[in-house]
Amino acid sequence: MHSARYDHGPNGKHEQINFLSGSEKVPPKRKTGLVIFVIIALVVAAVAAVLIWFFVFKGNSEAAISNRRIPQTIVFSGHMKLADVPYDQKLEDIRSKEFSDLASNLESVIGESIKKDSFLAKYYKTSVVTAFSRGVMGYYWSEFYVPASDLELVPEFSEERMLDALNNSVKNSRSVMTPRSLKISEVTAARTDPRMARNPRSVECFYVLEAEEGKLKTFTSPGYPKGYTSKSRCQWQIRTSEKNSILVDFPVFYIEDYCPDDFVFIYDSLSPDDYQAITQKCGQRPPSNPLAVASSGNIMLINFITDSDVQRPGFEAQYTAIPLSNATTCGGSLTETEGVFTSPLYPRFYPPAVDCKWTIKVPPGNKVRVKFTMFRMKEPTVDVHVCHKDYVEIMGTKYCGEMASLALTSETNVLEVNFHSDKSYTDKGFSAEYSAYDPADPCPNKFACASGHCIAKEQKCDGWNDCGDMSDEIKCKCDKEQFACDNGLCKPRLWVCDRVNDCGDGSDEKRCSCEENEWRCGNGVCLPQDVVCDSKQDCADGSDEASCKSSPGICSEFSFTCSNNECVNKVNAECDRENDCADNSDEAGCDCGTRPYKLNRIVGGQNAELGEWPWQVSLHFMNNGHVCGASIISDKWLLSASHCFVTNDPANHVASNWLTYSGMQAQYKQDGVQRRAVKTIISHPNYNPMTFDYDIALLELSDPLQFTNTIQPICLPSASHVFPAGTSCWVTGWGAQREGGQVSMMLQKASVKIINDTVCDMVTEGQVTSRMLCSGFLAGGIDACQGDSGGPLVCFEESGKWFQAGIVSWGEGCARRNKPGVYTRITKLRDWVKMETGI
Ligand code: 4AZ
Repeated sequence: MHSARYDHGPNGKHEQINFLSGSEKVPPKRKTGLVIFVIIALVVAAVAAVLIWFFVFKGNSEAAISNRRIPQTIVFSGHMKLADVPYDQKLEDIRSKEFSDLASNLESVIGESIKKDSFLAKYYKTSVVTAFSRGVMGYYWSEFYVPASDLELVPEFSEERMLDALNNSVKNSRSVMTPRSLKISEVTAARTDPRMARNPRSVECFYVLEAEEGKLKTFTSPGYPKGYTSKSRCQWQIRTSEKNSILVDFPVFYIEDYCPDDFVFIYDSLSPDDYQAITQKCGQRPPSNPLAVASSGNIMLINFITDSDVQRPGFEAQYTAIPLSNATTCGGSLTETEGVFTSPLYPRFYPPAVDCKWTIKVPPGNKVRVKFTMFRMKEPTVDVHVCHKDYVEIMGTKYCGEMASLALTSETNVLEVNFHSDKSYTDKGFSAEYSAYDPADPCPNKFACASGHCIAKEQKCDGWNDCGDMSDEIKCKCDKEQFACDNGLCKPRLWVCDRVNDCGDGSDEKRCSCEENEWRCGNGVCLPQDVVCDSKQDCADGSDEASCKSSPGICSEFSFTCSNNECVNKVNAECDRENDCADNSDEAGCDCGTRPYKLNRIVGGQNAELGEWPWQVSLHFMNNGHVCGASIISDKWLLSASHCFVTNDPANHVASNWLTYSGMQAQYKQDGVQRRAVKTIISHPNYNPMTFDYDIALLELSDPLQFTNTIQPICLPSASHVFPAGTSCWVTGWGAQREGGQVSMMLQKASVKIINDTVCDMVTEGQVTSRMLCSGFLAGGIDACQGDSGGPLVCFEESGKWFQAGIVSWGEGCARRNKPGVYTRITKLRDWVKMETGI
């Protein structure tokens, strides 16, 4: 067969030409005709090829490129001083003739300056003057349009180029004077989001407000509280009299949590100029952590931009003015033996451009300890090792960013603390406690960390880094109950060979029963190292295949089982935002374990904030008030402990005797709290009141909960979920704050560590079953207590979700040394929960 064909494969791109082979040559007499035929065929084929290339490939690739290449709008905004213009109050009124005349005059000057730069001129669209303030300062923005074909030139639109264009014209205007006699100087220009370029003469969603001392006025986002719409472009220019500062508080702030789409951007200027940005925020803020800002002068600009289609209520803002000196006066000398000092206007955002210096002086012979209970000075693009923008400086070191626990001690009886905020971006700042101490005994009855913290003596050399800087774990003489790690640390002997690298250098797991090139199965059996991830289950417990990406078909207790019964050998595969199951069942039902509110990060403090633990429930029994805790696992089901219901009193197992309170923080506050009756109580059939084994119960609610900012379900871990020993988790409840005490009015929280099972078994003298786990501190001091029972022990996973690891069950007393809290191990009872509730 003779063929010359174009074979379009499945993707239409595959070409193939077959020429005549020697053996297929035709008889000579028909040769000429055939040659002509072949030539014609080749020409036709070539033309077809060109046409196909043109229409299919070229067309496609151009379409693909132009899909990506969309024209771009570039906006610069800034301000400039108008030297020769006398200030007139009427310039502040955008509807006045004075404003309109001067604005169009300045717009022409800006336009003409830009047009002198031939590159900028080519793309220039328009300039708009948005405001004037005392000085006289003019605020403007200029817009450029770059067509898709010129996108590679976008980097050429630099701030320097824009400033050059405007400043050159300043020079010219000095000599020749512009046609309109405007002398401009002190020009600024910054690239800004085109969505914030608003023309005050277009009346839509543009407001000019006057803040006054002693008066609190309000404004809201459009559509508040029913919900804002997509594509809002709003701006509020706020002014106040000279020598005043503007304060704006947002008692309600609830917008979409994706900042590129929806955000509020606040400036210490009347133009959206990044060099004078105060802050950009999105998301939702609880009443305990409101957004509250201050200006460094008498002007402020607030932008509200929305692009997402999700409807959220928006915001409510209150504004007022205070004397500038009140906003920016700070620092001073502190001479008491203890006290508190904060950044200016704390807990409001500190104003831009302030400097403060505190000199703390305590009696001679003493030294100063400073502990920051809140420290947040975060700015975009700032390296926290350099802190070149806002910072606190103590003893020559600058601190910035967000810090969980900063404590410092002085060298002498005097300590200086400097605070600096530059012109752009501010934050909540800090709150610090200082106290005098005797250097001979820096932490009476406690251990003094190098970091300046004092910790309980028992925490020294206990194997945990309690100081945060390891100073409590170095230079330890390991006692006989401890193992000496190769790196000098001491760890409890119980932790040796428990498969957790407690020393940090692996030495506690090195000389275990297996050789170095061997793998130690969960049950202690040693196998050659190469059994690991060989797609065969070699250990009885499957631990050799537990965290292997490619061990299909191997199902062990470590595997996640998909709905289609496929096994995934990956640690904590569920709800980690990666589809691991072919049917994606590992990522189904993951609307849980998140807290909607953006919360304060106050250091220490045991009182929970509103919305911090939105799955926590308070269970009230008859007229006894709070008795037990529970957690929300769906809108109809709560998880609690059996021992709350199975007691000597049969009334405890009567559903109608219980009331559940969700969304609660203080026992006496009902705002936002949802009260539900209980329809059914299901206690685990194997619950043993003697041993507390199977201490789990499910409560079906009579009516479903409505999820809100303060009411949300917790994620339940799959049976294979691992909560490694040493993980810090949180236990919450209204339980007693000390053994034998009363229940608490405010919801309490405590960070506790998961304790390894061998240790747990030892310290409880064998009373723990596989349905239990220990969490807390062997040193004591932090624990759940009476009244916390039934409440959740939750752990934060890297995937960004909270999972419930345990249910508060029992313990010997509360917070005693070597007596950690014992919790119901949810993973072991996960299948029972699923069977009873379908969750
Ligand atoms: C209780 O009585 C209880 N320390 C709960 C937790 C603990 C002790 C007692 C753990 O409900």
